[in-house]
Amino acid sequence: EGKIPHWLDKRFELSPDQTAIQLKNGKIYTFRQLRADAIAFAGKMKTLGIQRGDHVGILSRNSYEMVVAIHALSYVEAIGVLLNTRLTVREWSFQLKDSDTSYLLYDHHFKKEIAALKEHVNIKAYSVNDVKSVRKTSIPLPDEMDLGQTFTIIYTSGTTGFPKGVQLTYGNHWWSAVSSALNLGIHEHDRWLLALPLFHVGGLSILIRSLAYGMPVHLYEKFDAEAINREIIENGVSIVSVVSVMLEDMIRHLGDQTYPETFRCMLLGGGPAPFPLLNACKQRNIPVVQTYGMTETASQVSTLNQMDAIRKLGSAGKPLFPARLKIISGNREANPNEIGEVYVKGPMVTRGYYKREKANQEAFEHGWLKTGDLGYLDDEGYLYVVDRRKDLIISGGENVYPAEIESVLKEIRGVRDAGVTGKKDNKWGEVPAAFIVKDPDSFITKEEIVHYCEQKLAKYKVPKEVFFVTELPRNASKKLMRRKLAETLRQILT
Ligand code: S0N
Ligand code: AMP
Ligand code: MG
Ligand code: MG
Ligand code: MG
Repeated sequence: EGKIPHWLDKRFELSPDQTAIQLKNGKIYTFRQLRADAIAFAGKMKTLGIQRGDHVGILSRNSYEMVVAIHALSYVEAIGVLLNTRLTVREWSFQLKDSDTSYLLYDHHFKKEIAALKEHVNIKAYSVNDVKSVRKTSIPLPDEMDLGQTFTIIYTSGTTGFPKGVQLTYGNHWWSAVSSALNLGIHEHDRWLLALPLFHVGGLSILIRSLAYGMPVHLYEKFDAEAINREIIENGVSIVSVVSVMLEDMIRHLGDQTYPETFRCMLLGGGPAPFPLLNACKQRNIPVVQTYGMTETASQVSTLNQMDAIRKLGSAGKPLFPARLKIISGNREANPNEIGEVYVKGPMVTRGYYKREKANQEAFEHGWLKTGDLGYLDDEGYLYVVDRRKDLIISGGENVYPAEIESVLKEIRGVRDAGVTGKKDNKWGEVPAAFIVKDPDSFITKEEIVHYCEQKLAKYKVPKEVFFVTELPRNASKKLMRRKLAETLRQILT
């Protein structure tokens, strides 16, 4: 798989005084500064005992310090386990144990949660500020990056209810950045706004593109529609990555203003793109570009070309240059316009889930990743994604798997059986709804059920509706038929 010069060293060599990161308050960090900070941070990590190959958790809101910590990992050659900040202590514990993570770096905001976390996992946890005040050990800088080596592990939920750690190598991230450029191009004055969380690959991938292209990133700690519109209108931001709920919010705040010519790409991904939203963009001349990708592909794997943006509205385009995509229906490749499962292959695709032999065997076939998503290619080879992978609910760009919620619901005293399905939601796209069969003698209330879930699950996974029923639709082998559940929900709601 080869080696390349260390990517931040190389970028420093090529354009040391170019802006790497610009914060909302206007503060600027050049690549020179970023590299120096990352190397210093790496030396401090070394003092704390972090070594090559160690798994290091990062639990942080977006910040310059988080960017520094991520790049520092590459100097120590440690592997970053990026944690979703919206999760609960229980969910983080699972991921940290599952990934054999021994160190955790966190932003001080999570101090209280870390104290609770330490009761569940044996981990050495340091706030980023703690690390700053540590003396640094000088470390030998790796002069090359081994593209075959793992850089990050990012968890993604699974149909079984247990999240799986997606291993992404330097090569996966590198090829992802190159592939994106071969489609969207690199413009001299590009500035990419990053308001997606850095713990998902949609946000993280922007950092790697920044290194590869020598491109400034406008880093946001938190999504802020008004401020982001201003960045586009006044501060020369040319590309923004968004999920649909963000874009809807931005359009609402835009009112009758328009984006300037300098703005060339609203990269929309992370879930289905609602047609009314795409049409609203078309009417307002917003250069929306739909992309299809996932954690397992280190972000985009198929993206609409800007030239086809209007003609192929609704499509996620063609697979990026080094990627391949095919649609499998039954045991054969589908005909044009025939729906089947989307398979992808390419150098940005993960080599597998961490320590999940069985899941890996099921997910890969002759080097192709079976995404579980349903879609078709039209006569010209453009991808249309028509349905999500099995049972997946996407709420505001966050994945929610029914099985994970069901297993928590079934822990509750008084709950005999539980089934979860997605309910359409005006704001979030879809939210989880639960069906509960109580024990015959139980007086448990919906409020108690929701309260229990709130202790164990991220807020976006907590059922927004709870219905008590006498039984759940199960087939002869006792398997829950979630499709039937979804039908029942539709009947209740109409
Ligand atoms: C949409 C976001 C920004 C909403 O968060 P916001 O407004 O900051 O909320 P808070 O103020 O924190 O909370 C307010 C209340 O809202 C609840 N809440 C927050 N988020 C959600 C949610 N998603 N679903 C349901 N509820 C939510 C809070 O709990 C709180 O509730 P109360 O008031 O009751 O306490 C935020 O959700 C967000 O950032 N979403 C996006 C996450 C994301 O990054 N998804 C993409 C993941 N996929 C990938 O990374 C692969 C695809 C990809 O790479 C990509 C994606 C997009 C664009 C490009 C690419 C690419 O390929 O390059
Ligand atoms: P994640 O791994 O959390 O990023 O989730 C990726 C999943 O989001 C994919 O497997 C799809 O189910 C869904 N998804 C991503 N992009 C699109 C798209 N353009 N259209 C429909 N679904 C999408
Ligand atoms: Mg996923
Ligand atoms: Mg908000
Ligand atoms: Mg998630």
